[in-house]
Amino acid sequence: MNQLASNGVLERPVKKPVPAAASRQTTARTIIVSNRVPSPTEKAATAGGLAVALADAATPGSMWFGWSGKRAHDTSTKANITVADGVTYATIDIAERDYQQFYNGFSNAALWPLFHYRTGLLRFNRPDYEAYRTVNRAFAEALLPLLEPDDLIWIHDYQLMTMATELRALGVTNRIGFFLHIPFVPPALLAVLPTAAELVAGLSACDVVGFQTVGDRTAFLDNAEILLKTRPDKHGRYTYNGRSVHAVVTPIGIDAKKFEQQALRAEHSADAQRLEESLGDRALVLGVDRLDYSKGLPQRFDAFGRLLYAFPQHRRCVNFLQIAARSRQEVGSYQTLRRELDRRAGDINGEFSDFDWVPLRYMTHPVKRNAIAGFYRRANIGLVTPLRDGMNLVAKEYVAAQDQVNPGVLVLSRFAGAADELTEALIVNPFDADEVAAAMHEALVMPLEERVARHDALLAKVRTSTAQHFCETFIAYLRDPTRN
Ligand code: ADQ
Repeated sequence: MNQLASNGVLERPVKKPVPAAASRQTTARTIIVSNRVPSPTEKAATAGGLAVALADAATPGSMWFGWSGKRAHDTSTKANITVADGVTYATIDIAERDYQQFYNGFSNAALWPLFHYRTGLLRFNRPDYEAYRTVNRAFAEALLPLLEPDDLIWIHDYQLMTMATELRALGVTNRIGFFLHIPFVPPALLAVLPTAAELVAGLSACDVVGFQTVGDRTAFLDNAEILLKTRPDKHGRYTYNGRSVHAVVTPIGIDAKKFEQQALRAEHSADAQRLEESLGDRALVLGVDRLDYSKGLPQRFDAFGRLLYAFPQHRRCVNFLQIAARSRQEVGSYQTLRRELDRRAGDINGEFSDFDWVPLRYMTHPVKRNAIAGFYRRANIGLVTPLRDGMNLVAKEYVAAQDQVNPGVLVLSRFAGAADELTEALIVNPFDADEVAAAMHEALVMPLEERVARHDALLAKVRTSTAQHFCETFIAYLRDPTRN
């Protein structure tokens, strides 16, 4: 048996993982691996889609492994363990220098812009990439002694694309899955990255590789074919290094029922009441995002300006509230974005404000999820217009939060993964401010009957494609090598 030492570190006999087939254990444990592991008390407060979705996946008996959020002198390869509500949280600290290069550097200044089709923002350098490899190796080394033979390892997102390579090099034969929360890019774009082949090989060291949309999976398979000379079959299976890899599409969702109830309760919360009083009978257009250039916020502000310009009947009758949680502020392009938004918000308010009406409210400090749920319910329009987005859970939360008898309208970018599923939204091109403005106008004057019909169809989808469904489907693929 493993023992918890007084310092909270799990002590266990050193052993080599053995092939899954050799074990007699019947229920495999799921090990979720993500860059950042929220502490159990932090779970609900975290802004960010991955943490929100995986909070539902961390069920009793499972383990959540990753970075503690602490920066230390050295990157550790021995995990600290805490157990809460039956979930084991195993975390390591990362050295300040590694953090800068692995996280702010390669992950967020190279991979994030590239995977969101923004090659102009990509900053690549070798030392950052080496640090990325080093941290991925440290993750693998720290996880190794915690592994049981039958454990299913489920790695998440772009910060950990080479971790499976390291686990295999350490002799791990467990089944490994990887899910990419952000888009994957076609070969012509990935070719910009000098280390592209190593990343695709990293994912190909897994048994199952999951994507948000069919388009993302196709892009990945095209890259694997070119860079690794693989030959995928019609199910997305191919052989690499003598092992079978299965590329699957498993779109992420939310806990719809829970969110519906939360929004219903939040409608009468103090925050929702304050918002209501400040609005009077004006319509509310709402945006909720991390402050990130992939979310299309400058373009969204412009579109709202175009609405007021081209449809003057809405002046004084509508307010746009943009909640934009500050994010990755140590990365230069995020600082530039913030200044840009300050300027555009000032321009719009300077042009259209009256002495008793300010059209655009823009805030960057954190807002509690409960308050946000109430705000969604009050909003006549959920304005979700990323330039590129893996899925976008805000779109799904907005749908779940609506009053079914008198719902608002979702205006959704065609470049969000969610647009593949949520086809009854008003689908727009976020680069076209006039098109987005026209969609907002259409939403503001849409008859109740049409709003209800569109919302009924959207809600049915959000209730079906939940976070739980996402986890169960992915794990089913991971568990069963024959599943198509
Ligand atoms: P994100 O880019 O973080 O996630 P998203 O899917 O919209 O984007 O999730 C954001 C989550 O954080 C939502 O649950 C939202 O309510 C919450 N949130 C956003 N802004 C907030 C704020 N100001 N205050 C409090 N909470 C806030 C990444 C990918 C997405 C993908 C998810 C999940 O970029 O494409 O959908 O992972 O896979």
